[in-house]
Parts: sequence; C-alpha cells; structure tokens
Amino acid sequence: MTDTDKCEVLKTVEGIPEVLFKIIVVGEASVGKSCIMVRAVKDEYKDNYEVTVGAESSTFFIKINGNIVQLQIWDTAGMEKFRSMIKVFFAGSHCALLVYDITRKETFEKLDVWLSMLKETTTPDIKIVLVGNKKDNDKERQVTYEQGKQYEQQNGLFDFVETSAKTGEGVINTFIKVAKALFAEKQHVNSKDEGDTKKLEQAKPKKKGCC
Ligand SMILES: Nc1nc2c(ncn2[C@@H]2O[C@H](COP(=O)(O)OP(=O)(O)OP(=O)(O)O)[C@@H](O)[C@H]2O)c(=O)[nH]1
Ligand SMILES: [Mg+2]
Repeated sequence: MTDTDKCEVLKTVEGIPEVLFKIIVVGEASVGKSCIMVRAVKDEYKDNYEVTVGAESSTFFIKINGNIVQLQIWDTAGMEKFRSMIKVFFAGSHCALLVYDITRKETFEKLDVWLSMLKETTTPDIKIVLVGNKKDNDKERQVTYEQGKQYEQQNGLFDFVETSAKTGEGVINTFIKVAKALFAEKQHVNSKDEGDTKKLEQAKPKKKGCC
C-alpha cells in the first residue's frame, strides 16, 4: 500500500465488505472519544457532553483500491467506575485509538494506565495510535506536540496524531491510515498463505502408476 492508493469513505455500502476490522477508542473521561467516533461515522459534532456508559459501537466503510473495508468502532467509557466493565470490549481489537486531551495534562499522564490495560487484554500485534484531541483549542494547550511524539516513540506505538473532533481535523485521515495498514497486512498474509499452499502442493510426492 502506498500514499497513492485510492481511498474513499462510503456513505452507503455498495457490495460485500472484503474484511472487517475492530477498532477501540480508549482514554480518560471527556477527552473527546465519543466526538471522534461521531465525527468519523456521521461527520457531525456536538458541544454538549454526554457521558458514555460502558461501550457503544458504530460502523462505517472505506473503499481502498476498489476493496470495501468495514470498520467497526467501539467507543468506550473513560470514567473510572466503568473500567472493569469496558475491558471485555477490548478483546479481538485490531487497533486502538488511545486518546488524551491536549488541554488537560492529567489525561496525558494517565496514558500508562491505559497502555497496561491494552497489553493485558489484547494481542501484541494490535496497532495503537496515540491521539491528542482538541487541537482547535491551542490557547489552552498543556501538552506539546513533541511530548506526544516522544511518548509514541518511547512506547513503540503505531502512530501519533493530533486531532480536533470539533473541526474534523485529522479524524478521518487517522481511520483511513489505520484501515490501509491493516488491509495491506491482511493482503500480505493472504498472499503468503497462498504461496505456502503452493509450495506444499509442489512438495507432495508424485503418485507413481497404479498398484
Ligand atoms: N474544543 C473541543 N472540544 C471537544 C473536542 N472533542 C470533544 N470535545 C468536547 O469535550 C467534551 C467531552 O467529549 P466526549 O466525546 O463526550 O468525551 P468522551 O471521551 O467520550 O467522555 P466519556 O464518555 O466520559 O469517556 C464535550 O463537551 C465535547 O463537546 C474537540 O476536538 N475540541
Ligand atoms: Mg464518551
């Protein structure tokens, strides 16, 4: 997969998806997880805060070079009292968006707790994207871009991005980038499997005439 791949977000499903990827959105309360999901799925934004209880899922589709990829997004609750309840939703995730609020340093300082939870509940190949949200509110910024970048590098995460669910900046591109990476990986595994099957068939002893 390259930057020149043709990608488009589908408003309606036109055909059968090639593959489904599960993406969880995690992080402290009120960092903007639900707003990120609504921005990605409906391209809408609301200023009022409605606490998420447990988890909610939504789906959308991206077409990559003619292949339809289904993204199932799980928006989870950030409040501490829901912590044990949300862990069950982490299993089987292909990707996690680990979100903090660039205007609240304490949400950045809690990232280690979320990373440990992800490590406990998911497989090592999960792609973790660090997301610094509320980029539009730069005058109240408490976490610099460099701090986010350093955290991503120190923890070997898949990517780091700053977003604004309010203006939409960076949101959909983050999902597209993840979808492309996951899809490319899947195609690579499929072609490797095909190659292995061929090799096995070639290695089978040829039957000699009948007994
Ligand atoms: N300025 C600004 N405000 C935002 C942004 N994203 C979300 N908010 C506001 O932040 C508040 C919390 O947003 P939510 O998306 O509900 O937060 P959450 O992370 O889902 O919170 P929990 O469900 O409790 O875990 C709301 O008042 C949003 O309007 C953003 O990009 N910029
Ligand atoms: Mg929420």
